[in-house]
Amino acid sequence: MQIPPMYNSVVTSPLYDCLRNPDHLPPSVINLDWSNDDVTVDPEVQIKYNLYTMHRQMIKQSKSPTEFFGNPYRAGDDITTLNGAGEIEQTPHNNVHSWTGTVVDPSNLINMGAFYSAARDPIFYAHHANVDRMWTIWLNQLKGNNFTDPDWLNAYFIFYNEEAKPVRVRIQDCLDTTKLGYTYEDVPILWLDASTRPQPRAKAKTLPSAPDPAQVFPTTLDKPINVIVQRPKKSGSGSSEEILVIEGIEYDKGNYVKFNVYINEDDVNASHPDNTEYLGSFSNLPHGHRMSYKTNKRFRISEVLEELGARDYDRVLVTLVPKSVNPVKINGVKIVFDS
Ligand SMILES: [Cu+2]
Repeated sequence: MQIPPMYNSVVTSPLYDCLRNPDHLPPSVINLDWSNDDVTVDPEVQIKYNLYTMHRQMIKQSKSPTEFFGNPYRAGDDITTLNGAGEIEQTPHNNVHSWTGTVVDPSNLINMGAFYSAARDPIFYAHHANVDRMWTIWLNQLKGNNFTDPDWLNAYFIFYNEEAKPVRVRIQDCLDTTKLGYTYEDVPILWLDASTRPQPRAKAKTLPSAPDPAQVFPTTLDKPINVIVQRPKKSGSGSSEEILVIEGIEYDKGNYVKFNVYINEDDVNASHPDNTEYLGSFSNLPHGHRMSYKTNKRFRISEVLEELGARDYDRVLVTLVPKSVNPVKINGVKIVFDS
């Protein structure tokens, strides 16, 4: 879990890029949950945390293609009502970008650390091929369902072919990698193993008191926030899967933004990627331009509450912890049934 040697030689490798974080060159082990700060963790522990992070993101939180990939965004849609990016785009994808790029100042990361400059670093292509590989694993080993929405299948991009002529490539033509002439090497995938499933730090906790979301939001997330959130009551048919929704996250797309989300956790500093209480995070990789943006973030929590021994609780403690200095405003936190 280090930058491979072929990318590292200043003298001989055309894959070398000087604009990588100097603290993250080998033997530094990648932190798939990186929050723009380096905490000293034993490399063996870091590898273990990364496996837990992958298990959580690929298996626990990504049960549908939209959870993996992100929600549809069609021309004319009101972006403020969308449920936003997919789990995998945020973690590990965004974190690998920001971990690899150089930190110029706390809010500006290049090359890999920002959208506009990421592809200047040759390692970008390996990173994105690996996201493609993860999608293949999710579809095949994890038996995920592919999208069937015609808007998605018929969407296209224009590329140049080997004769420098523009050609239209539809998504439906790219679904089977064997037709594109490649497959990924069949290697052991350690995070598929049940031993990498995050475990509760403590079960059936007595929850500390905290305000109701209506008393706190909307607010700027500039310090950790605790709220006690009411769970919905089941009535009639429909999904009983509960989703924690962080509503109306407002930020500037030009900024690096990250915050972590915990459930029924009374000590966030003791909670790590190997703990069930750590649900995951929201992140934004900086774009090259300013644009105010508003989106939502969803987390699956039914299995999590079961594992925490909190299935029968009618309320849960939700904690948001900012991991970046750039302004981010939150409009609400609620729990709904999946629809
Ligand atoms: Cu990327």
